[in-house]
Amino acid sequence: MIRELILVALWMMAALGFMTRPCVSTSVPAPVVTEAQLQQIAASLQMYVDELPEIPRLYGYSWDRHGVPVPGNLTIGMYEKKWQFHRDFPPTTVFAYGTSAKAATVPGPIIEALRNTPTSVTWLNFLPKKHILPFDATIPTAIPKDGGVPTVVHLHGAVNPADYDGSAFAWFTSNFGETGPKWAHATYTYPNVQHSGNLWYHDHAIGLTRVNLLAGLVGIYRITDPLFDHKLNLPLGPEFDRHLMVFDRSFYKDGSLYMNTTGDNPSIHPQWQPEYFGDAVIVNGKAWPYLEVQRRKYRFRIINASNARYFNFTMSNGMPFTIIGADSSYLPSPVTTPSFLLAPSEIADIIVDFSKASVKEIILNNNAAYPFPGGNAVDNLNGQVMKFVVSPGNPSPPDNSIVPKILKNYVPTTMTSNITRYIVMYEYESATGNPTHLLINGKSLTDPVTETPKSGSTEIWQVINLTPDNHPLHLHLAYFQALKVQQLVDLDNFTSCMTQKNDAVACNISAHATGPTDIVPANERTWKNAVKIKPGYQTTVIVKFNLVENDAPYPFDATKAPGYVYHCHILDHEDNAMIRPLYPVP
Ligand SMILES: *[C@@H]1O[C@H](CO)[C@@H](O)[C@H](O)[C@H]1NC(C)=O
Ligand SMILES: *[C@@H]1O[C@H](CO)[C@@H](O)[C@H](O)[C@H]1NC(C)=O
Ligand SMILES: *[C@@H]1O[C@H](CO)[C@@H](O)[C@H](O)[C@H]1NC(C)=O
Ligand SMILES: *[C@@H]1O[C@H](CO)[C@@H](O)[C@H](O)[C@H]1NC(C)=O
Ligand SMILES: *[C@@H]1O[C@H](CO)[C@@H](O)[C@H](O)[C@H]1NC(C)=O
Ligand SMILES: *[C@@H]1O[C@H](CO)[C@@H](O)[C@H](O)[C@H]1NC(C)=O
Ligand SMILES: *[C@@H]1O[C@H](CO)[C@@H](O)[C@H](O)[C@H]1NC(C)=O
Ligand SMILES: [Cu+2]
Repeated sequence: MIRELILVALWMMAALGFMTRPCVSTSVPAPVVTEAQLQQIAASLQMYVDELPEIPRLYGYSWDRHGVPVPGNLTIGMYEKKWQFHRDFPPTTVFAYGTSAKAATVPGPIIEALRNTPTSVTWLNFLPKKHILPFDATIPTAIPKDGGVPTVVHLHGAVNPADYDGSAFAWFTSNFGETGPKWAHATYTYPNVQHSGNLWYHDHAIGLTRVNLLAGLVGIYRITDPLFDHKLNLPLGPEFDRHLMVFDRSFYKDGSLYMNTTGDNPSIHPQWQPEYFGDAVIVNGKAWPYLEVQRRKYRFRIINASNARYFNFTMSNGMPFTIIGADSSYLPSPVTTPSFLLAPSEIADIIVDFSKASVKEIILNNNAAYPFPGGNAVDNLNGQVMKFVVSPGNPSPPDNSIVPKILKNYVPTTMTSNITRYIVMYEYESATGNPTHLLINGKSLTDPVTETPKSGSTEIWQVINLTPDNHPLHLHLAYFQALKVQQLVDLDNFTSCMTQKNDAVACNISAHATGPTDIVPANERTWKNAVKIKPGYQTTVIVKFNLVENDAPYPFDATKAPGYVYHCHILDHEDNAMIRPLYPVP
């Protein structure tokens, strides 16, 4: 608690400009480099020469001899190692998850879990004393006294007891040398009680999430329900049902990961920048890979694990995507579209039918401006993602998969709710007009808890974005979806009132939330784990604090310490300090 107060005090002093020369914590002697040079380095990597890697799989369950599933125990470490992002590029020092230093990969192994069969994972930290990337001690950050890299794993999209959720304050360093104030267990037991779907695990240490993920601490987790998933008759098995984890990175010439060591407001935050954008697009740990495919249907579960980049995917031959799921849920029925937009942390579960391809080579492209939506246009580098090379001839084995017309219906969104909360996103700027920090409702993580939903309840969150950027809103524990996206009229008037009063009702929100509405795309109309919040709009979000499969209460006590959080999933925003506590009550 005292530590937290000190952190906040430090951060406030910094924000107020008391600390004119705060230390920048970096072990990297930062080579001077320009954006043009970074682009040149990325452009020197020939596209589509590395094959899309197979990500190793770990099974978080087993079967006994009667065919009954048995809970599984895994041990996964975090290691510093070298990773080859491209055939012609020097190996890069990364932080990677794996069962050993040798086995560790970027992204980490796919953890296969079975619905209703618990998976225990013992997470171990073997990372060195010094970070490989620069970070910023003037934002609320875990700073161990004796060095080391603080880490704590969060399973994104999971319905877990709070003490297995990976609280930002439950961090630990190598060999548990030091632990954060909320650290409780080395082993997390994931109950896997939710419906089947796509999750991912990543680091969540306070103030270090953006750098720890950038260093490589990301991995895939999937929950399968054989009784349901296999009956859909979608493409099955590791060859035809694949995960694509996409993120952007820039590199120095020697292969090391680039992160700017200088902040945009160095006198306030010596290192922190509002968004990280990389020049190379990495899929499953390789820059612009290719995948040979047969003339048949494939399932791709695409996770956007970028710090801040949005992707708007299209196929170079105009071929459509059939979207069957969003985040960790299926859609009610498939949606066929020539493009789809993915914010950081969002997941799209898609089917591509290559039997319909009339060309041999198809590029998966991206055309999302960065920052999204008002920023730079993509170029030849970040506008391309990967290549599919379609093999001639008939598929072998023959493709008997189908895309069913009806996928899955969870609890409907028509349920009434008694509680409405206003969640307002703010960005603050220095005198020179550069962002200094972002807050939700004018508060940060260590301010008193205000979101205390009843466990089992449904709430309406009116999420109001007063910043110029789109922000992906992520809640731990809950499932939620956007119902309505409505532009605010007289935005300047409303913003100026909110800046003074920070009270949406007192500032007459109902008179301002009257502009034109935007559609919620059909491919996002299911129970999600991240919802895009449009700038200058109020997004009405229905939030369920229960199991959305059947509206059942959580089969564990979700009201226990240390509680949960909700935050923006642009990691650079989350770290400074677009994150708030979420504490369910009985
Ligand atoms: C797996 O871990 C759980 C929880 O830590 C423990 O109770 C169980 O005995 C372990 N099972 C095996 C097979 O090691
Ligand atoms: C790093 O950030 C500083 C401060 O905003 C900026 O001047 C510089 O151009 C950035 N470097 C690169 C390579 O983008
Ligand atoms: C991934 O998310 C980042 C932001 O987190 C976003 O900028 C990027 O466009 C997304 N990419 C895809 C392919 O969804
Ligand atoms: C995504 O790309 C498609 C095709 O170019 C375009 O029609 C659509 O407007 C784009 N969506 C966004 C959100 O940029
Ligand atoms: C919420 O609304 C329902 C139906 O309108 C009502 O039965 C219930 O008592 C209300 N709960 C609270 C906490 O107000
Ligand atoms: C906003 O507009 C209302 C109605 O025109 C006015 O009364 C109020 O003073 C304005 N508030 C601000 C902060 O500009
Ligand atoms: C709030 O909006 C209503 C309806 O437009 C208007 O009558 C009222 O004057 C507004 N109040 C303020 C304080 O702006
Ligand atoms: Cu944000």
